[in-house]
Formats: sequence, C-alpha cells, structure tokens
Amino acid sequence: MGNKQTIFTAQQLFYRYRDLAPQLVPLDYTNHPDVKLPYELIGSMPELKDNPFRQRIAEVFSEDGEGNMTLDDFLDMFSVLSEMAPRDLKAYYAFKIYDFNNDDFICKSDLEKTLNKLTRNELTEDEVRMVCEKVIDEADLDNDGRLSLEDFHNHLQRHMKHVNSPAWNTSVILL
Ligand SMILES: [Ca+2]
Ligand SMILES: [Ca+2]
Repeated sequence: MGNKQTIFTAQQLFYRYRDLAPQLVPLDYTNHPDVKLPYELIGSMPELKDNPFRQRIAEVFSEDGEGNMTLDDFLDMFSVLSEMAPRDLKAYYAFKIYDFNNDDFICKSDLEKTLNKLTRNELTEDEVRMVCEKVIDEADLDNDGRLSLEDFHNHLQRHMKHVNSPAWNTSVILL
C-alpha cells in the first residue's frame, strides 16, 4: 500500500465490489441485502494481492473477523487505505492488524509475526527475536513487556521525523 493510492468515490467502490462477483451482488442496495464476498475475492484485488498483510487487513475490516466482507466493510477498508485517511486512523488500524490474536496488545509473538511478514521471512529467527526485543524495549513505556495502543502511538510519534522516508511508509505503517 502506501505511496500512490488512487482515491475512489463510494460509487466507484461499489462497482469495484460488485465487479468481484456480479452474480452475488445486486445493483439495488435499498433493502440492505445480506451480501458478503469471500476473502479469496477481496485478497486478490490489485491493492491487496501483493501486500503480505492482506489477510490480516481483510480480517480486521470484516465484521465476521474472517475476511469475508460486506459492502460496508469494503468501504471502511478503502477509506482507511486511502491516502486521504488521517495518519492517526491508519496507526490505529495498523495496531489492530499487528495484533494478530486480537487481545488489544502487541506482544512479542504478534511482533514476531509482523516482522516476518514485513521482511517476507528474510530474517533468521535470532534476528527476528533481536529486533522484536529492541522494539519492545524502546516502545514499551509502562514496562509490561507488551505494546498497548498508547505505547505504539508514542513510538510512532517519536519516529515521525522519518515520516516521509520510504522505509517508514512501507514498514512502520503499511496501510
Ligand atoms: Ca496481541
Ligand atoms: Ca506496555
């Protein structure tokens, strides 16, 4: 994600949603049809297909938590992925995406999974462990060994000066 993201109107997004499965999605939404598109279709979209977090992104934005998306889920996801979305909102969702076990904290195992995905498994186990320890060491302000949303937020704030670097865009916030 990041960098150049086209901004879509809600109507354009509706048609993109519908084009994924025209046989499932009616043109008329006035009666709020109970439609969900399976993750396989969502994850294959050009915006997501190369993103190592595509499944997590879809899970976080889907009401069922499994990546199957209603039109509303889909619109929410694109509004956060849009380059117009406020950075705080992106940070909030990045936190949720990294929180693999959904317990509202990024613990060491969440961070290891995050790092493995960010680096596409190019680091050794020891390297991953070292980086995770360093991040927790730096960011865990209340010393409970895991990152709350607040810890995460403060950590990002302190790195804001690098905000325009490509590394920041692709790694700290992947949305
Ligand atoms: Ca967690
Ligand atoms: Ca903490």
